[in-house]
Amino acid sequence: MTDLADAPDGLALAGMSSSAPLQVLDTDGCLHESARGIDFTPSLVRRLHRDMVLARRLDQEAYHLQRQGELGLWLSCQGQEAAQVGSIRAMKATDYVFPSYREHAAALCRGISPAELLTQWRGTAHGGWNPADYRFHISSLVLATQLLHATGYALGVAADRRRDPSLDEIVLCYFGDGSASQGDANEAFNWAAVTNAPLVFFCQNNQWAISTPATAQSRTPLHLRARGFGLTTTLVDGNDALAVYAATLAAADRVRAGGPPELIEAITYRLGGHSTSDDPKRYRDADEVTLWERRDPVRRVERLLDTRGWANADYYSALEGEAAALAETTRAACRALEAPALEDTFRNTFANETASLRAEREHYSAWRQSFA
Ligand SMILES: Cc1ncc(C[n+]2csc(CCOP(=O)(O)OP(=O)(O)O)c2C)c(N)n1
Ligand SMILES: [Mg+2]
Repeated sequence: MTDLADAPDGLALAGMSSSAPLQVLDTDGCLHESARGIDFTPSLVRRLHRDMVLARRLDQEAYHLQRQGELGLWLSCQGQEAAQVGSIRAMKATDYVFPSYREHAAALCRGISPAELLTQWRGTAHGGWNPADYRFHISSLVLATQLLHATGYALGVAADRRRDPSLDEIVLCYFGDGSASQGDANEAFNWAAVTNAPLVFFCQNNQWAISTPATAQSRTPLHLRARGFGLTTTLVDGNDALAVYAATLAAADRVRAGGPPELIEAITYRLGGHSTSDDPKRYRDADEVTLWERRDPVRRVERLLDTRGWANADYYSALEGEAAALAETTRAACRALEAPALEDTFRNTFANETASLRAEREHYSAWRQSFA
């Protein structure tokens, strides 16, 4: 492992004093063998790479679908694939995950389909999937609410584990650098720490909260601030899928064994705009983007695969075929999502439609029929 600050184009938390983030794969794609005792086998590295490539293709496709008017909005995760794939792949399938709204790569790894992923952004439902099916919650667009939800959920998990010690489920909660300024986030850190909730908080510090730079959010880097609440924290190079995997595995192991809740701050970069409604050229320099494009998490792993001979032309062309098929599925699935009937709003307000809601629905239907 190297200090990231030693890397040729050294990454630092601008304006903040902090230790160097954990790095296993340097920006040249050179693997440091002492990688926390983890055997990064060719198949493990290829798996992380494949996840990132597929996520990027889905993300690009969704972006284009928004531009074609098929989606109302899209929030790209381009540039953040290593942070998401490395962390989700270090968790067990039985662990429960609370995303923010940009965790498409993590969602894909959990088996959520393109149709389910795009539903909310096409506006055909409030959430695209049943969280219980994937142990992956629906998106939280109100910043930082999911940290409190995750803490409360983790306390329920702890109660289940006390009743049944064979359970080893823990909770993972994603959030952004800007969200860390919310009161809810800070309440959640404190609440999780005092109750020893079995929880890993995972901050993707992508440097920006829409147009506000992370440096304007806090005097103290989050991984240092969170220690004050009693969380065990790790700073990791979020564009290094292997380091994120190692850091998350280690944090999850400690939490699973009964240790205090953990916080991982992954330094990464939002390569695109905040959303398809945003023009980032208005508030950040092209040079900054170019710098981070050089740190592309997908290319970094490819350099390792290529220098070690762990991936050949057949591997890349098969993966390209898979990505093209995913893109095609994504386009077709998106266009097939139909808008719900407004009557469903009355039907779905409660598990069982009340008499007054039924009367309102019938009144609305009759009114609509009057135009036929
Ligand atoms: C409570 C609340 N305040 C403000 C907003 C508007 N808003 C949406 S995203 C965003 C920036 C969030 O930045 P960050 O947490 O860093 O996540 P990122 O978008 O970078 O992934 C803001 C201010 C909101 N959705 N919820
Ligand atoms: Mg951010």
